Amino acid sequence: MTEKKIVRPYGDTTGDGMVQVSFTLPVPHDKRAEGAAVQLANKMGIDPAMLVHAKQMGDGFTFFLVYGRVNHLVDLDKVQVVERDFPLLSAKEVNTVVKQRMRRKLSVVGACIGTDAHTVGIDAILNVKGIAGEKGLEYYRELKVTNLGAQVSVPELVEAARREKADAVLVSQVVTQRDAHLHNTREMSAAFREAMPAGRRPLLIVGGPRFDESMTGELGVDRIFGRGTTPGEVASYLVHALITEKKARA
Ligand code: B12
Repeated sequence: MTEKKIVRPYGDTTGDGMVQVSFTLPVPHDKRAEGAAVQLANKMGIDPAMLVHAKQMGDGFTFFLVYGRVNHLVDLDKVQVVERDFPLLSAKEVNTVVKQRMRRKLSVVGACIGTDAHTVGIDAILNVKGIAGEKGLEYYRELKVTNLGAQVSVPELVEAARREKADAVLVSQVVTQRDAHLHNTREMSAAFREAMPAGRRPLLIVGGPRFDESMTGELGVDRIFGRGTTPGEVASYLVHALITEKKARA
């Protein structure tokens, strides 16, 4: 069977264009609020739009779920994503390459920076317990992991990276309110460039569920990891960027 290049959303029947969206409006729940939700959905190109759920969320706010048809088509040939461009290695392979080529442990420093206290993601990558049955980087014999935890300031992170002679710095940003994740990442990458000479700074990696993985250049980092990242992907990338490809770092 040939793969379809142009697709439409699927709701009740193939290609019927049905989608479901949710949003909150700053209005108390009444008939007018429900009409306002349908008007917004229409303006978003959902037509007809059916209100399937509305619930007051505290004083003066209402949450809505709207189901309806869009006429937009998706061209699969025009989809742009960041694909994995390095081989996925096992823990054993990672340890072997690090041991043979670096002849010392690869030092990794990780933290949640700014006011962000969501450590579950970075812990999943760094701590032995890992995630989804995969062990974290602490489990890798040839990696030395320093996990600084939550709410670490950028100067503290730079200092720790210097102290630990970090080959890579792993930063987690989960809160995206007012683009905090973007501001904090830019501040972090600028601080490393100011504190360390070109070619001597550690590999800078950020991760979190709401990053756009194509924004590396804009944010001044070497790699961005998003939702569902596994420790094995990160370890494999470290080997690729620091050893096998020896990525030049400005
Ligand atoms: C648990 C949780 C908390 C816990 C955090 C406990 C802890 N020690 O981490 C507590 C209760 C403390 C908390 C507090 C708050 N939270 Co909260 N929290 C969550 C929740 C429910 C789950 C997050 C989580 O643990 N996910 C599981 C991990 C494994 O997934 P992950 O973080 O995406 O990580 C994976 C990838 O993204 C990636 N990754 C992540 N980081 C990194 C880093 C690197 C280097 C790499 C390679 C990969 C990587 O790999 C990980 C594994 O696959 C989310 C909602 C949700 N369902 O996601 C809200 C959520 C993140 N919280 C939210 C908010 C608003 C808050 C508070 C501001 C609430 C308040 N008003 O007080 C505070 C802020 C506290 C602070 N100062 O940061 C919002 C954020 C909204 C936004 N737009 O930013 C969310 C989305 C809830 C919501 N829908 O409103 N929260």
